[in-house]
Amino acid sequence: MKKIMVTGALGQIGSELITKLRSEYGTENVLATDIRRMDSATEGPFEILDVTDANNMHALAKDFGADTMMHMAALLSAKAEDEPLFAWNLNMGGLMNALEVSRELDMQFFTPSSIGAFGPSTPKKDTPQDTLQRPTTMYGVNKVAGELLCDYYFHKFGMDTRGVRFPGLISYVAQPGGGTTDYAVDIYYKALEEGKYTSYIAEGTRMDMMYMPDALQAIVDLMEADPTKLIHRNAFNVTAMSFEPSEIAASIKKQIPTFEMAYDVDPVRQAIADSWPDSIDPTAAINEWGFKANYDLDKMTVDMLSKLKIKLN
Ligand code: AKB
Repeated sequence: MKKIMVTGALGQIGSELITKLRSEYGTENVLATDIRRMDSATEGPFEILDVTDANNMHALAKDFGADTMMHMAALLSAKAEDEPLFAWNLNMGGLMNALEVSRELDMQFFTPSSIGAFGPSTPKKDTPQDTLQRPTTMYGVNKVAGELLCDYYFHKFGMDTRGVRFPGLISYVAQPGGGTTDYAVDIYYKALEEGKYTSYIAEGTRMDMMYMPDALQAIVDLMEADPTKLIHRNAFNVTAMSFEPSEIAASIKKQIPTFEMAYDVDPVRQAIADSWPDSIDPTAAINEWGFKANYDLDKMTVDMLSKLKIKLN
């Protein structure tokens, strides 16, 4: 059985990843770590960890007997534009520490990249797996450097590094913070709470998205995949849907006919969104490890609204 250490375990992905991993591998085999203290309602091994503290990261991984590292702690795109130096130190410092600890302790390694690793000169439609990557955001610079570092640790040290490029992730459990795609989560909350939403992303701006259950399954499937079939290993394009604000609004309207949408564009997040692809091509992930997404926009909307309704009541 795997012994998995997760950083950023209280973040948007981490908080659900922990539950998924504990159901697959056993509660005692998954160590959740985060810079904040865990909600007392959550059960299982938990330790406080600042990912920029390499010694503590090493000690926790060693004491737990971890054989797998899932490094999720990172600052998202919009927040990273506010604080670029802090983003560099946290995103790159945390990743280097996680890679080094994993090398020293011979651990399998996962970290997510993002559609943010692409830039304005990247082909916008059906963005290929291997293509031009000249991002114009600090987050994107971090993600490209991270993808290259993970490849480097595989080629140089033979480390079993694996990763995906996630699109915007949508979930009813933990809310994202500081991302550009967060509107596609906020909209469901506001639809139920106020019956209307003002989008900070302009009409017509397409971005890739995925429902969290598909994202979590993708992580497990990639980590379990036969290594001999992996040509890319890191930064696989994965996506389930591509939409623009009026399309998610139309999907919500099918469930809440009185729902109304308005726009008040935030220039910073709009500029980031404009620099990202409209839709990425996940063929390499499908061919090399059988990536599959089960939720399209309407199926996700029905599930999101029904789960959120229970949560908000
Ligand atoms: C963000 O918007 O920053 C993230 C991402 C696409 O990486 N959700």
